[in-house]
Amino acid sequence: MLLSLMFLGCASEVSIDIDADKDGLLGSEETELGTDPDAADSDGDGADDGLELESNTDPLDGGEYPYKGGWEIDSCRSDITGEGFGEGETSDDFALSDQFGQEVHLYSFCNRVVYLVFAAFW
Ligand SMILES: [Ca+2]
Ligand SMILES: [Ca+2]
Ligand SMILES: [Ca+2]
Repeated sequence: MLLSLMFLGCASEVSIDIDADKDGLLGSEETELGTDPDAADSDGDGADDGLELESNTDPLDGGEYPYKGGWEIDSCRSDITGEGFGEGETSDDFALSDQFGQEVHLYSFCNRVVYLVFAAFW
């Protein structure tokens, strides 16, 4: 008995959505974000793209990255509009250095109570 098999088909491109650079983001997600799917740290600030997205920092801005001290940055920080420093006004954003020498911004802690202690020593 002669069996003949015939495979009919058409050539098609098969694309598999993978995390080639192991930064926690799939290639399609990186394309949508504009980050480099072949580089874990697109902006070269020392934080992988996936970690930056998770930490609410910009994976395309090398001057912005998760706080080394582990302070969580809230996504609501971009919704705040400062009014000044007068009584009853929403404060403008400002930054102070933490114990790691990194600038920590007030707006990163939106929706939380921030207690500031100022001291002077002579
Ligand atoms: Ca990447
Ligand atoms: Ca980065
Ligand atoms: Ca960044």
